[in-house]
Formats: sequence, structure tokens, C-alpha cells
Amino acid sequence: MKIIEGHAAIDPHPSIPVLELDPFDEGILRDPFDYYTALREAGPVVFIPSCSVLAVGRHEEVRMAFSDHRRFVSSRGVGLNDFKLEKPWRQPSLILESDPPVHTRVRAVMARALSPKVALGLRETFREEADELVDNLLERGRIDAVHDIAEQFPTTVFPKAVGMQDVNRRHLVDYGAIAANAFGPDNALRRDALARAPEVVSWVTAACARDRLAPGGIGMAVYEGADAGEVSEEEAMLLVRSLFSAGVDTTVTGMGNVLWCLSRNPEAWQRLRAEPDLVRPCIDEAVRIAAPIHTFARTANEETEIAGHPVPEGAKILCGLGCANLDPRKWEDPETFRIDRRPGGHLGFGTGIHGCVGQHIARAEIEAVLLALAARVAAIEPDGDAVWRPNNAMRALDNLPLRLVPA
Ligand code: OVV
Repeated sequence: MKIIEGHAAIDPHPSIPVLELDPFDEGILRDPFDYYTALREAGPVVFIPSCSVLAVGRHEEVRMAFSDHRRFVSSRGVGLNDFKLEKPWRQPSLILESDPPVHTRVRAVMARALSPKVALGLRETFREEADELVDNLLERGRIDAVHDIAEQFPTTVFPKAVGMQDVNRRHLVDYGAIAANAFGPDNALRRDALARAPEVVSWVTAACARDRLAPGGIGMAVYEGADAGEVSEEEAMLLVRSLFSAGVDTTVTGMGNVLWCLSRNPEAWQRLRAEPDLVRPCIDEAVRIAAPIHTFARTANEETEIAGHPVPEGAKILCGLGCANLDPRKWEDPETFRIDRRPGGHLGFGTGIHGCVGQHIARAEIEAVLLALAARVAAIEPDGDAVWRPNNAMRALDNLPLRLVPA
């Protein structure tokens, strides 16, 4: 068997259209819209020879692949590496890179630790922190929304909510970006990420220990699952690791992307100021248009089919979440940001049994920041070009220079 990019090379059925491009090319990752169109237009499932994978980019097929966790498994990795064939770069995530029954058992612990009720309990604190942050920013006027808001806020409130003792903001943001780049092929992004991994990983690992977590926090709530016998002590530690890999940089990215949408759509900003109840639909619309995780893969665990095309066992299937979210088959004017669209069925938080378990906390964080801004800021104007930061799995900004005009 020939292994390409960590998985078995596939010999696709001749009925499957071929797309000759590298979806992990840095140019495409910076500006993915033509690739998205090409992927959707080529067919319901396509073969990409550059990394020997199948890919789906239409809403229908991406939703289907994510909803059928029995045929399209996560336990063989959700990047290009097939864990059945190659040793993963780290001990696999118990919740992301697992299938039932293990997944069902650990997900219950995480769902409780990150429940809507827990998010509601954090709301007041988040609002106070957000008010203070925005007051400080208004004194400056010109800001970089990535550094000054999107990284600043979650790395302040989330580690506190988790009960983390000594916070290293840089490591927290970088850990998520490293894990995300590691889902890609063996390109410069992945190699650079893995070169930086040891220092960040050893710091994160130490931070996951029970005795590093304060009572009453989300981290200790996960360890309470161990006390109750639902997970082992070691499993609890790995689940706390997922709080840091999946819970910081994703939210940072989502927050940056919402601010990008709003700063490019001044009428939407005015509408949000006039109708703050639109904050939830606004967050969903931004997560639809610029999904923080643009791509996750699944592995066909048996010989099967997609949209009538044969799929061999062991095939990696790239699932274009960001691409499906802009599918004109599903959305009217898909690239138009409509604050009141209420985009039910968007895939920015995934769907199915692996759908984002932390989304209530993420939404609460972003809501707090948007409401604090909406109450105090008359306009958020672009103050230069937005710069995207290519990542094998994330659509994230590097810089978002803005001018805040006080109300
Ligand atoms: C980057 C990322 C996303 C989702 C889950 C995880 C990591 C994890 O480590 O569980």
C-alpha cells in the first residue's frame, strides 16, 4: 500500500471528477473563495490528487458526511493522517478524534461542563470584563482588533472560567493554531507548527493537571466526571487539554471574524446598535460566512458511496465547512452578510455528534464583546487592510486594523 500525506493513496472511481489544485496552498488559504466555487461546481464529491483525498464542498454532502459518524469516522483522525496507519503527533483528542462508545461517554462529561447553564452563569462576568476592555480601547481609538480584542478577551475570561492558575496568553492561542495546522498535509505550515509544538505542548500538559485547576471552574467540572467514575483520571486530563486546544483559538478566530464582518458592513453595525437582540443571529451569520474551522476530514471506515459514487475503505474525505456555508444551493446571496439572516443549518459549528460542544461559552464571550461595543461605539471603521493568517484548518485573521468612533 502506498501512503501519501499520512493516509492510504486512493485509486478513485473514474466517475469522480478530479480537481487539480492544492487546497492547502497558502494563497488559497488566504483567499479561498475561488477554490470553494471550484470544489462545489466540480461535483458532489471530487478527487484531489495533490493530497490523494476525496473532498465534499456542497452543503448537502458536507452535512451528510458529518451526520453519518458510523461510515465516516473521526477515530482515524480528522486531518490527513490516518491514525490506523501512522502515529499521531500527539495522543489523540478523546472527544474530537474518537467514535462512539468512547465519544458518547466523554462527550457527556464535556457537555455538562460547558452547558448552556454554565454559559449563562458566566454572562455577568463576561459583560463586566467586556465593558472594561471597550472603555480602555475607546481611549485609543485606533486598534488592531485581532490583538486588542479577539485575542485579548478570550485569553482573559476563558482561562479564568476554566480555573487555570498561571496563564500564558501566547501559548494558549498558539496551541490551538498548532493543533489546527497539524490537521493538514506535510506542508510548511504543518512543519513550522510541529517545530514549535514541544514547548507549547509541555506547558499545556502541565496546565491540565488537577492540582493546577481552581475549584468551581470548568476544568474541575471535568475532573468531577472522573470522581463520578464516568471517565478515568487520565481521560479527564486529556479532556481538559481539549478545553485549551478547541476552546481558545477557535473563539479568538470567531471573534475576529465577526468584527471583520461588522467593520465591512457599516449598515449591519448600525442595525446591531439599534437592535441588540440581533447579537445572536449576527454571531451565527459571521460564523456562517467565515467559519473559524474551514475544513475537517473524516475517514471512510468501510467501502461505501457518496452521492452514488463509490468510495474505497480508508479514503480521507475533506469536508469543506467554510465552503458548504457559502453554497448557493443552500443560501441566497451566500457571500452577503445579513445580520438578520438567521442561517439555520450552517456548519460553522459542525453538526452531528461532534458538533461544537463549547459553542455556548464561545457565543457568550462573543456576545459580551459585541454588546459592550454596540453600547459605546458609533462606528467601527476599517483602518487598513485585513490580513489573513493561513492555517491548514482555520480561517483566521492575523491583523484587523480598526478605528473605533465613540458614541
Ligand atoms: C483544534 C481543535 C478543535 C476541536 C477539538 C480539538 C482541537 C481537541 O483537541 O479536542
